[in-house]
Amino acid sequence: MDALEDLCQEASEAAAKLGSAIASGGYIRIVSHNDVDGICSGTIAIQAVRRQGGSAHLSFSDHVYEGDLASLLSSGPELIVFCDMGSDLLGGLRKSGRPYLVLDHHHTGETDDRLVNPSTMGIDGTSEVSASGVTYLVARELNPDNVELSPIALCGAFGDMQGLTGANEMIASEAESEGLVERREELRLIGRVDRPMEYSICYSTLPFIKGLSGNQMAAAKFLRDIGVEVEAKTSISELDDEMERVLIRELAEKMVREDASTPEAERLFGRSLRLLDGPSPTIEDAVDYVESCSALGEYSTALAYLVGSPGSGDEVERLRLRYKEKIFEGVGTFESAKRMENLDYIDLDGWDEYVGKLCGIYANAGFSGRLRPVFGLSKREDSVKVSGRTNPELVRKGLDLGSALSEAARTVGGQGGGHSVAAGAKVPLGAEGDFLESLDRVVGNQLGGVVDE
Ligand SMILES: [Mn+2]
Repeated sequence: MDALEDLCQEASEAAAKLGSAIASGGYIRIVSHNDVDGICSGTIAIQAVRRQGGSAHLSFSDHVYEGDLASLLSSGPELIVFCDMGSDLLGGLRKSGRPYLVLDHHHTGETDDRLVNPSTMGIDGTSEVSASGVTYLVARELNPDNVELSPIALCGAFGDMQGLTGANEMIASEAESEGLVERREELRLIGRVDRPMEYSICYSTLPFIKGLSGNQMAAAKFLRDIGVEVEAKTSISELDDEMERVLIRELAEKMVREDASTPEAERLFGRSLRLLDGPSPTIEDAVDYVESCSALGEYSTALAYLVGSPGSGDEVERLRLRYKEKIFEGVGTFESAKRMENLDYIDLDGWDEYVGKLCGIYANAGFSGRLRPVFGLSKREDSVKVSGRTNPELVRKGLDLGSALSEAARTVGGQGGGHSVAAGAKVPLGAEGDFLESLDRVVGNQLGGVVDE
């Protein structure tokens, strides 16, 4: 509990700095990451500034380098605020001599009195609090009315695959006592309250249900076969408890039969939140809509949706369907995946920002036969970008994609690294063949012969 109090204390000091910058009348420049957590953080930050009568400019970015700081600061903001990024920019920010705040949760060894980062006080920023949570704690210190932004903070946490522990649990309790959310344990598919069951199954990409996701006829047949007799428009929430249990069990069994990883199948059911006053009925819907906007670069639509602007619901639905079609089209490329002794790889030229997502589906939904990592390759001007994904089960058997990609990339003059389940590399154009040979050997060594046929 002490670490959490420290975090709230630092949030309160950051709020004081933000408050005086707003009071001085200048504008606040907010720069946030462009994923779900980043979009939620940026939304909380700009709403908090506006509520205090301040003016702010918000933009989203995949990454900000130290060299970008000069142009971000050139218009002379009263304060620059980084959300869900920036812990690696502190040196440059200090050098700039300009006032800044960094609200982040990525692990860092840095300390700075203008940084709020749970990892500096021993809190696990990967599982217990997101950047949206950190930004929310600052907003709430700035003005207690900002408690109404708590569902957006939880949306960011769920977007980063976090659960309701630590600071997230505290934020959920606040949201609950304000009547903004309600805890549930239920089938966590999108559209469970306001869409037909077929839609929920067909458009689910988290989890991705192999054989059903992206195939409306198969989804309809599946429902008939398992005896969940329904009107065409029945939603999951209209089923009685017994029927919902049948649906959960049958979907889980289907995923296991298709070789989905255990964590992927476990996403079907569990602790969730209903949004009682939110733009959508469930937190899964909110995360999915913001994710769709994020993938398509439609950040202002995501922001409008999160703050409940009229008409934004239809717009995000349109973007969701566009995003899902793109994912299903990408899954179609899996047929051309190539198999080496210890790994699979897919040629994903032109799929740029979808490569990691598609490889994640491949590795977890059962396309890899469960016991093989997958690597997506996409050509750039003079290099090949590589994304690797595997499931946690293979990590337990010794696989570490970060070190495997780093080692294999080095043998051809490239570089790579990352986490054990998700990592990337960049190798010189033309060296892909040698790189894959080397990677296949490294992966084989790490797994020590447990790879299946
Ligand atoms: Mn984040």
